[in-house]
Amino acid sequence: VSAQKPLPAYADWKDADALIVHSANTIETRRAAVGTGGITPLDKLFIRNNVSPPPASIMQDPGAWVLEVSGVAKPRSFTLAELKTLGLVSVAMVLQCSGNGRAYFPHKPSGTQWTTGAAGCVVFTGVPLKAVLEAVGGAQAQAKFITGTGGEAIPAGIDANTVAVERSVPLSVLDDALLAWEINGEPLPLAHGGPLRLVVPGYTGVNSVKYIKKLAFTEEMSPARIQQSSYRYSPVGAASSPEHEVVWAMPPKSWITQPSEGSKPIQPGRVMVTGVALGGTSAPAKVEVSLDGGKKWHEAAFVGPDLGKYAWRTFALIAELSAGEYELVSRVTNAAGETQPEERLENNRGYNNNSWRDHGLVVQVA
Ligand code: MSS
Repeated sequence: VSAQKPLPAYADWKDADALIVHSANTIETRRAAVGTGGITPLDKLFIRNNVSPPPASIMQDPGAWVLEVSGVAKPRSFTLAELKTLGLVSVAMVLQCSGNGRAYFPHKPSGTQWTTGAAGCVVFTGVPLKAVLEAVGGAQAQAKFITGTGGEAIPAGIDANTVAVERSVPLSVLDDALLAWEINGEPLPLAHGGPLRLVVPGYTGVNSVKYIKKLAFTEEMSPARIQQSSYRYSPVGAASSPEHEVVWAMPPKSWITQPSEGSKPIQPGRVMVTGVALGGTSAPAKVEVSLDGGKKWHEAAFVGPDLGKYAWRTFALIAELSAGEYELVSRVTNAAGETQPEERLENNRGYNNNSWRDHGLVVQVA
């Protein structure tokens, strides 16, 4: 067993045993550590930063954090304290990195080799984006996108477009998007984008800009590299560019979380097989489990409350397992009738892997 890298200072409050530290900016939840309660505990939630996070000092006086709003009838700035008076909403939702499941692509895409754990289900609380837009008299007529800029300082002498975390999402997300300052009932910590974060339910993690300092209603997408060329679906072997489709919405996906990480054999007899299932942009409606790599499927039961279409649901199936090897896989069907596919959508950087086969868990019963 190789020694685990230590947690970085900004995340030293996390549960190290539940996490795989790929680097100081890329920390994954172990498969079995998401638990079965539905909501992912904050100390076990994954972290992904494209560049190092801002200093902890930005959390000293959260109420004084300033957000600049432009591309609207009455452009202005708001402090977080002011935003807190405009409206209040909570949404339970899956936060999942675009590259989650990258490790299963056979062509070994560059980037963090995430397996199942660059994902969690959390409750964000904040102000509906709509309420903010109303307070500034609505978006300019030409607006097609909502563009958020992260609060990382751009080092002197560097072209901002090469490093800025600035993402654009279509204006159509307006009904569900929010600016959040709370997660799972706690003030949003720096690691997850505190003091203030743009949250876009149903979209991959990169679209939810942390420590947001600028919100713009724009005619064009951001010129930043992270929008123009990264996070695009390009064919394997081809560098991505603006002509390729942007990584925005998440497809339906599920995976088995227990029993075990597959290393130690489990006892023969009754085994509780559990997992998590997300619908993407519509609710998870049905989930099936196979114990033999997809030959025979059994409908599993959803566990716990239905927290809305953007949340994942834990599922469970009781299985009677005699000695042998089992390939446990699951597949979800969402309310729109889309079923999680057997095969991944091949793409150069390894985004949005939702193949049920790739996420299987092989267990030995002995
Ligand atoms: N934001 C900012 N500002 N920065 C950075 O770096 N990243 C991304 C998001 N946002 C960033 C941001 C990503 S990419 C992700 S996933 C997310 O975030 C994560 O989250 P958390 O809280 O978990 O850490 Mo992939 O698609």
